[in-house]
Amino acid sequence: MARFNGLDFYNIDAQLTDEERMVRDTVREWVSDQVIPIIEEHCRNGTFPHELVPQMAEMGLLGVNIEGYDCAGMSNVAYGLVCQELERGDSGIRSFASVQGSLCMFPIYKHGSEEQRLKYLPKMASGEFIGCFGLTEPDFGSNPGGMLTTAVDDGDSYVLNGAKMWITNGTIADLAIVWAKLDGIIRGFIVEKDDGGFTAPEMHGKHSLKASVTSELVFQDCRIPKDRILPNVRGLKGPFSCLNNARFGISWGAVGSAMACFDSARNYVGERIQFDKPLASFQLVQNKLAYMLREITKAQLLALHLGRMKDDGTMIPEHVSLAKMNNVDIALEIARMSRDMHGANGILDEYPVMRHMANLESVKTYEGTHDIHNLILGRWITGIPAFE
Ligand code: TGC
Ligand code: FAD
Repeated sequence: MARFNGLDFYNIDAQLTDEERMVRDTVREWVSDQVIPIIEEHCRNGTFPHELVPQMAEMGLLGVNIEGYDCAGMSNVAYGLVCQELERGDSGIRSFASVQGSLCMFPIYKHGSEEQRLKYLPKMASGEFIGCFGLTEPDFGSNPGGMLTTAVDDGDSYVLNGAKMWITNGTIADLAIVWAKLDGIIRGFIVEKDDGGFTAPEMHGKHSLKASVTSELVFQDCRIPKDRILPNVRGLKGPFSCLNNARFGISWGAVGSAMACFDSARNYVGERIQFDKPLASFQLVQNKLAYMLREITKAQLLALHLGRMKDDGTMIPEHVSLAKMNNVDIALEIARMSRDMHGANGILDEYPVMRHMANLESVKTYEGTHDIHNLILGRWITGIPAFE
């Protein structure tokens, strides 16, 4: 597989630490060698490449920015760079790492008991346990506060009833972080795959994120021991604290997809001859390449600054909303533009662009849709929530 040199017009590399550069380069090479050669086949078949999980674990990519418990304990910028490189391969691979690290390991680390941390985190870091995160319900997507899933205190156990939908990793997960209302208050619960009354059927028919498993989670009088509640958080800030991390990773990941689409377009127009000249020699084509370079460079700077703010503790959730929204938006625009520049070849899976384009439609929707992030910023600007 040809070496991918990235795109670094503003020499952003110089702002990274040696460790951050090393992690980025290691994951970049791994994606070129192990992900890109197999991903189209998995996409075509609608299968998740399980075989990559132990390798990701080996490189410390599961729980990158978590301290202790056999996790890598690296900076948030390093975590972002990992997401960027994984998503250059495929959004589904970055999704897997996001869900495992930000949406499942993080709540156990932040809101769990010490016993829960010791029981789950090392096995999740090693890839032995896979997690999923159940917040969205069939009738409550953008407004998860309305959720209908309940937990009832029944002596030495909790009994869960309800359903979650669109859950990444659900069918392959060993444990699910499930958000449900206990006495009307949203709480987090750890449900294990063999708990009675719990099933996780896979959802089929996706045209996007095909190399990722998406599932329903169904709870029918699902009984779990009392020590599986996350003791240290109550209310929507529980799941939202996890989303801050995962949305942060997406802001970087989208840059990876955009770089892959730019790279493919640049190579293609350099070689494709029309009207006796390479496409790259036409002004309209150069205009598109310049747009891509401009937007990717801005997105890289946004992601890096966000990462440094997260590392020094000054980042607020609205900062993440702006970056998630912007970077996914420009990545999707670049993917569509790149597809167009490949002409008919752009619809073939010989090139990665249509896959990235289709994936990014999901990325635009999950972890807060584009417009929900607009509304979050609108509330920050005006002080007036316009969600309802
Ligand atoms: P709101 O009144 O705004 O807040 C309720 C409570 O939560 C607190 N809070 C936050 N805390 C931490 N971080 C944040 N980002 C927070 N945002 C809000 C807030 O302070 C309040 O706390 P308290 O103590 O006062 O109770 O809640 P709302 O119901 O009005 O929500 C508004 C809205 C629309 C912004 C919110 O519901 C939202 O973000 N909706 C989007 C839903 C979403 O993002 N779902 C994602 C599901 S998971 C997923 O998609 C995984 S994909 C994984 C993959 O494959 O990569
Ligand atoms: P809706 O909320 O019905 O929104 C539909 C449209 O209406 C959107 O354009 C939205 O912006 C707009 N809209 C909604 N409310 C407003 C408003 N107040 N004002 C203006 N416009 C509005 N969830 C999980 O919990 N865990 C997961 O692991 C997970 N993985 C996912 C994987 C994939 C592949 C996908 C596609 C989704 C996943 N999700 C997951 C669900 C995802 O978070 C939701 O799809 C998302 O939050 C949007 O909810 P919805 O699909 O119900 O859309």
